[in-house]
Amino acid sequence: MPHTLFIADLHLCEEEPAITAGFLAFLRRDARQAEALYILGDLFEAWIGDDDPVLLHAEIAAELLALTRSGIPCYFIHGNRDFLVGKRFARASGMTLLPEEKVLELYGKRLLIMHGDTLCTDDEGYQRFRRKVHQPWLQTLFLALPLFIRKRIAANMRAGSKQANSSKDIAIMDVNADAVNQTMSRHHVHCLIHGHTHRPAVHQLTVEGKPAERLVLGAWHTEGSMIRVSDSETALISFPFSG
Ligand code: LP5
Ligand code: MN
Repeated sequence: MPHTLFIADLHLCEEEPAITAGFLAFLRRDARQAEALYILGDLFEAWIGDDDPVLLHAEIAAELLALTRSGIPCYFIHGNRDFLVGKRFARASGMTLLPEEKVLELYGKRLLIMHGDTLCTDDEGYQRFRRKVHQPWLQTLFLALPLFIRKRIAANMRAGSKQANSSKDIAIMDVNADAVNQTMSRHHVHCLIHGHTHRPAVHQLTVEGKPAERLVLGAWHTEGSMIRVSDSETALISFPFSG
């Protein structure tokens, strides 16, 4: 049956080869059966510029390009770890970069897709941080720095983030219900798919007086997580890396 796949939060890095292997298997198996693949951010653990010569990045680009060349389009929305993925990587991988929020019309359904970090409005520290690092001039400046300095800054940010997270209330790091409602109402959608929170679930809610659904993708730690949308279903599925 024709269907479209959504994934997020793989956090690929050279230190986690099992996740990379799981993703490559997914690209060669599941993704080939789909009509399109949408990656909703944090595909990579950290991204400090398309010019970072990491072997893993070239390998992933080549595999994605093989998928898109086989006729299956692949779309990407930036996450909070890889918001600097740019045109060069998009070209190398054949992926189309999408804006932060995108409404899709699929199989007669209207759905909104996004990374999910912007919905976590109770996390004021993060939202402040996000506003800063999303300033174009700061990004341009950062990308012009030598790679070893960028690496050091990113490592500092990761360490700062880990430290900040350890003292944050768990509830603060989840989405804010009003932010979800406002965002869905603004786009007049009754289905939302996002990642970021690493809390895979299907939530029922009411938007503009009608029943609605919010599907949250899981992170790829020890197994894969995807959402399959077709004519007949919108399903959250976890699956082993091999098999
Ligand atoms: O990522 P995760 O899961 O740890 O937590 C996120 C939020 N944190 C982030 C920060 C990223 O991890 C950092 C990624 C860096 C890679 C790219 C570098 C490119 C730099 C470009 C500059 C223009 O997103 C975390 C949320 C959590 O999700 C849940 O939603 O809470 O937010 C924070 O931790 C933010 C803190 O509250 C405040 C910021 C601490 C960062 C300290 C900066 C020190 C930098 C020093 C540089 C000289
Ligand atoms: Mn994220």
